[in-house]
Amino acid sequence: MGFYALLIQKSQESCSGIYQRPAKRDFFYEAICDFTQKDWLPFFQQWGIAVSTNLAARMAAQYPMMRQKVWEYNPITQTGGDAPYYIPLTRTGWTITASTEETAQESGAATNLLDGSLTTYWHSRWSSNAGAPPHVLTVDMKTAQSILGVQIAQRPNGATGTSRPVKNVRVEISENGTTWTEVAGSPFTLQNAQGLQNLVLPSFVTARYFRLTIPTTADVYGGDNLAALSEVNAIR
Ligand SMILES: [Ca+2]
Repeated sequence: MGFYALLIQKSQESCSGIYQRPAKRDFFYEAICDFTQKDWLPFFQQWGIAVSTNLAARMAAQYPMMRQKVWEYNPITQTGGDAPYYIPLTRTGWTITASTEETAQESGAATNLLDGSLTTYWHSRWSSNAGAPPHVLTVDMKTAQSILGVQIAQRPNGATGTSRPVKNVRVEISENGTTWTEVAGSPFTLQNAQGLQNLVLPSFVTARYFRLTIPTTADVYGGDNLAALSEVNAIR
């Protein structure tokens, strides 16, 4: 039986009393997850179709995530949709600290890394006491999270450029903010390009904190002491 036939059958059997749109959306979400044995939350998020938090948590626990960008598939050319997709975490309540940040001569505070805007950025301190790397950014997610990596964006400059772009970054995780473990694959090399970049781990890890270290001057493009980034998040 194909998916649409199953959907119709199941809705007739168990869904005849449904009249509220949220319930219909949840029904469709759960049905496609059950049919494919995958969690289709990314698809619904990309289409702007809200589903209930409780159901999303249940599907996430029950099925592996639908990782392909199926919403990019073009049925006319029968191409696209193959790229992997990762969900950025919701950063509400998160805090971040930096070993260095410029707040005297520009708005380069590390908190700009958590605001969802690619145009606001963290900048290492330069107005006085400009230090050389290592530069360290420590994120507190407030509760233990199961994550599959880190998402970072360089500070953009103009239409396509970057400013003080970071080349290599060490990624460590911690349960208590004191004892740190470097993740598999670290250090990661970032692209010198605009937009969000995913640093993907080979498997999920659980941690409350993660920190990024730019170890040396050679780990900044151009061999600069100064560095900047515009966004930091974790992904799952
Ligand atoms: Ca930002």
